[in-house]
Amino acid sequence: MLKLYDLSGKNDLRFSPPCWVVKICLIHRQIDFETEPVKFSEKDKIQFSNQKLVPILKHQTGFVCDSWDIINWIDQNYNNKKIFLNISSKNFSNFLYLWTSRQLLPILFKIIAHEIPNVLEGHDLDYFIRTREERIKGPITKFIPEISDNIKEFRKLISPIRKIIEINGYISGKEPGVEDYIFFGNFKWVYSCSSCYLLDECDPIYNWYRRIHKITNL
Ligand SMILES: N[C@@H](CCC(=O)N[C@@H](CS)C(=O)NCC(=O)O)C(=O)O
Repeated sequence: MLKLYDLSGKNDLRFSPPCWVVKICLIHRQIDFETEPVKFSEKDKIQFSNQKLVPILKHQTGFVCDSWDIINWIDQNYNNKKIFLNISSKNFSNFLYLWTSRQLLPILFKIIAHEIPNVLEGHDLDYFIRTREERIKGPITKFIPEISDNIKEFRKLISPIRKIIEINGYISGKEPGVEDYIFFGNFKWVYSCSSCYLLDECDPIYNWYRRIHKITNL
């Protein structure tokens, strides 16, 4: 069976956005898999992959790292359970993946950085604070004064997706698909780690998020 190495926090909370994207694609395509929880401080568990990040998908003959490469691997290896409907769907999904990882997640990080320690404990907590403070060259609390501006900016940035959801119901069209799942990872992360008011409850994206949750039985 496929094994997904999945980031795990306090009380086994699974909160990594790219791990969620892979899990929800597997659930959607009804592909059996199990997860192996990996804490920040458990790099020994993923040493076999010669790199330090999850998700990693272990399959019968090897493994694949990186959520985008994993999604492509699933698409290529399950002919009857394709992830991408066609080449346009693949290109748009690639855009959503790159937009998410390069622009959306960094803004969301600034909004929730000071709350992520609440879902960690022990060595994981120390590791997270040390590595992230090195990366942002300052304390994990440094973005707190900008939270409401960053929320405003985020809501504005995602307005094209809001329009697509208003028109179609889902980013993929009338039914949910991989495009929805890639975008979903952003919100699953925020709502797992933070109590911030990211979306208005009347925002169509908020309603979409709840529908994806329901459909996938999360
Ligand atoms: N581009 C990668 C990003 C992977 C990534 O950054 N994973 C984070 C969790 S969200 C991680 O494993 N962090 C471990 C660490 O910081 O030590 C993907 O899409 O899979």
